[in-house]
Amino acid sequence: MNGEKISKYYTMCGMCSVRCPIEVHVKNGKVVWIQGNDNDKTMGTSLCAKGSAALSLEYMDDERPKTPMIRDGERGSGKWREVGWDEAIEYICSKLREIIDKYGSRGIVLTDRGGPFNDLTKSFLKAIGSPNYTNHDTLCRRNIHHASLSLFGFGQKKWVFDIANTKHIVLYGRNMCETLQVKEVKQFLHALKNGARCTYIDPRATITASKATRYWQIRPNTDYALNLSLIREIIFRELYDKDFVNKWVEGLDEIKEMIKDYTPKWQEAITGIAEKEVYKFLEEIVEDAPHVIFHPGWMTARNDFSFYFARTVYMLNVLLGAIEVPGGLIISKSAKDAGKKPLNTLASRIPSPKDKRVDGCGWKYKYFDGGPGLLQLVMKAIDIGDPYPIGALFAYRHDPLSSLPDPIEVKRILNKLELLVAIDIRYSEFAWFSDVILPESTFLERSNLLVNKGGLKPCYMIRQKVVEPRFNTKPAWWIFTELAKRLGAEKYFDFDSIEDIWNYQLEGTGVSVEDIKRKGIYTLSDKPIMWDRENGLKFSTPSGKIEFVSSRLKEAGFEQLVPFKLERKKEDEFYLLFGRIGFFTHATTTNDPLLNELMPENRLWINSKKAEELGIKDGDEVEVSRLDVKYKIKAKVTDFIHEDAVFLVRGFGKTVPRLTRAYNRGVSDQQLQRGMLFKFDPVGGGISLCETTVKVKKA
Ligand SMILES: Nc1nc2c(c(=O)[nH]1)N[C@H]1C(S)=C(S)[C@@H](COP(=O)(O)OP(=O)(O)OC[C@H]3O[C@@H](n4cnc5c(=O)[nH]c(N)nc54)[C@H](O)[C@@H]3O)O[C@H]1N2
Ligand SMILES: Nc1nc2c(c(=O)[nH]1)N[C@H]1C(S)=C(S)[C@@H](COP(=O)(O)OP(=O)(O)OC[C@H]3O[C@@H](n4cnc5c(=O)[nH]c(N)nc54)[C@H](O)[C@@H]3O)O[C@H]1N2
Ligand code: SF4
Ligand SMILES: [Mo]
Repeated sequence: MNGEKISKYYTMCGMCSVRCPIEVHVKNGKVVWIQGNDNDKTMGTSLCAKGSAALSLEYMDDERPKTPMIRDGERGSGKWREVGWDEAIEYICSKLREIIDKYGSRGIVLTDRGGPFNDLTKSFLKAIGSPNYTNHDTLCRRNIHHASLSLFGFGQKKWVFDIANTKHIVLYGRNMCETLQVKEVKQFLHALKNGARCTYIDPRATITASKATRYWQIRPNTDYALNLSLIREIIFRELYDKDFVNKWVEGLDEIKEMIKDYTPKWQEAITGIAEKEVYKFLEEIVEDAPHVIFHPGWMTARNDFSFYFARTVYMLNVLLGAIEVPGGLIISKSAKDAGKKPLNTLASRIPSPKDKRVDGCGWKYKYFDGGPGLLQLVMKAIDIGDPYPIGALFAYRHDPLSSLPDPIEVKRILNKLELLVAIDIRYSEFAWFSDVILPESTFLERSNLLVNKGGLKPCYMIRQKVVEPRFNTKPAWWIFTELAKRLGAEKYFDFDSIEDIWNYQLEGTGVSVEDIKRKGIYTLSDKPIMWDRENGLKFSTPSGKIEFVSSRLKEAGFEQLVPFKLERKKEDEFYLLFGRIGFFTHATTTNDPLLNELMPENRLWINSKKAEELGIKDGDEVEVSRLDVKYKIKAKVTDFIHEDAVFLVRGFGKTVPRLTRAYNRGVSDQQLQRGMLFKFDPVGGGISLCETTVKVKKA
């Protein structure tokens, strides 16, 4: 036996955006073991299948960019020149200088995957003078974020769901057991074991449905009608928490008037959920209140009125008093709330760019949070050159061609740009189409900025490099620092190492990098911080209350709630549902050498009765089409999906030939979302992916 020492490091998983705390064992410069970080006391202490595949990403997956690459043929032709870092960075900078000369700094856009490290990317743009930072969130939770802002004055990230202690959790397509976060699914199973109830609502019976105590196979895109009727019953039958509501809610009477006609009978005709089931549910939920959670989810954040739906979800929590109570929704506390100093940000020492955002968010569209704006409105501006032209787009840890709908349309617009730069660890669809690929080191091979994490016990967290990069790759902090320096912004990026950045972030906190490395998590409060529900809650609305009637909406000229209305699909169409599975991360891991074996291609789920009508049997090849696009795929015939819908696991139909395991296998939901790029919720801003309809026939 060789007796080489094993070194242990605490860091964060990077196989999906959950960033679970992990412990990594390294021997002879190689990672030999990864497990959850036991110092995390929130049940986040293990790895999921995607997390375990970090080892195959690290040591088995050679179908990744291994050095910077500059395009050497038409966009998307797959002809590349492999270059060194100096040449790649200089190439980008010389193009950027031309673009800045022509359009000013504002002609540069950067879009990323959001998250706790984005102080780096935002600061880079700010330092070079562009206001045009944007991210993926218009495809994720933007509607919910705006709904939370309208009610509470703060966004959705401020809410912690105390799932472990809940008595009843209501999930609208929040497929917690497959589309998972380790901590969350463990808390969910713990609660169920302790007798909690779960009402799961989804046109598709998922694994989460199989764990639930009640499953409603709702008609797609109708959850809002169900909620209107729940609110009606709770208000009219005075089932709400009067003490809490009288103390904290503004505008109950107006809402009462708006919803008076929405009876459980009324919703039955829309959702297909029987009136008597709704009454039974109400009995239970009132018994379980206030330890209940109506989870705003994600999938229901993606139709034309998701904003109003999300408002009703939050309203239900408020009506049942499930705010700042164990088993309910708790306001996330910051370092400041713990009496500690938050980490210094890079952005705070850079002056704001003088130009306005190209997407109009925060000024032309005042009600859309200017923060990351809306990616589709950035695309619109690029397309029409209004309010001003854009010349370059960076996509960092984000694939606009696998996240925005309709890649044909997105490529048409991207082709108007002079420079496309992808900073990725893989050949994403966007990377393959871009002009320069800068390969980032994997999360095990790099350090990131330190993270301020809010919660009941706010903390600082670290992601640190544990092994040397296998290929000629660099960490993002280095890439953006180098770009900033060469573009004349060295004043704001005067760092030579990640340690310099960390020390700057920690200045004045009294905490050292070593303090954080010791456990990977540096907790800023011994006890969970809970505010007094009687007098101590802090909402950031103008009234300081929970605004059922929102001043923000009033100002913008929007309704507080709208009547339920759905552009119904045609008789021969299906809503195209899509979703994830426990072992894939979005569209990114289907080419992983190990994970690919678990599902080499996807199938189209279709309801048994509908399939019979169309003469389709399980395993038959079918043609699925929309407008001018059509694809062939095998059918999965099942009762587990609503008659009005078909379903695809996402991440298939890859067009990059170098991904030999995933290339051309199965069908991509994106490609079927033809014509959907500019269809979005007018009040919430999120793209209405879930309203995509398709036709299906036997091939
Ligand atoms: N049709 C359809 N569209 C969707 C969705 C859907 O379900 N269906 N889901 C929507 C949602 S909720 C989201 S959040 C978005 C997600 O879509 P994106 O925002 O694009 O995010 P990801 O797919 O997680 O990853 C994007 C890229 O980051 C790369 N990457 C992974 N790790 C690293 C790293 O460490 N460094 C760098 N530099 N790159 C890395 C991956 O290889 C991938 O190419 O898609 C949205 N769009
Ligand atoms: N394994 C894994 N886990 C992940 C991710 C991942 O890529 N892989 N991504 C993370 C990210 S970024 C996100 S945003 C979340 C997403 O988390 P979820 O939203 O929970 O996950 P999805 O799989 O996208 O979709 C869930 C379900 O919504 C249902 N649905 C579709 N339309 C409707 C409707 O009208 N009403 C209702 N009630 N349900 C509907 C679909 O049938 C599907 O089963 O997951 C996170 N966790
Ligand atoms: S959920 Fe899985 S893949 Fe995502 S960070 Fe946690 S362990 Fe990693
Ligand atoms: Mo997401």
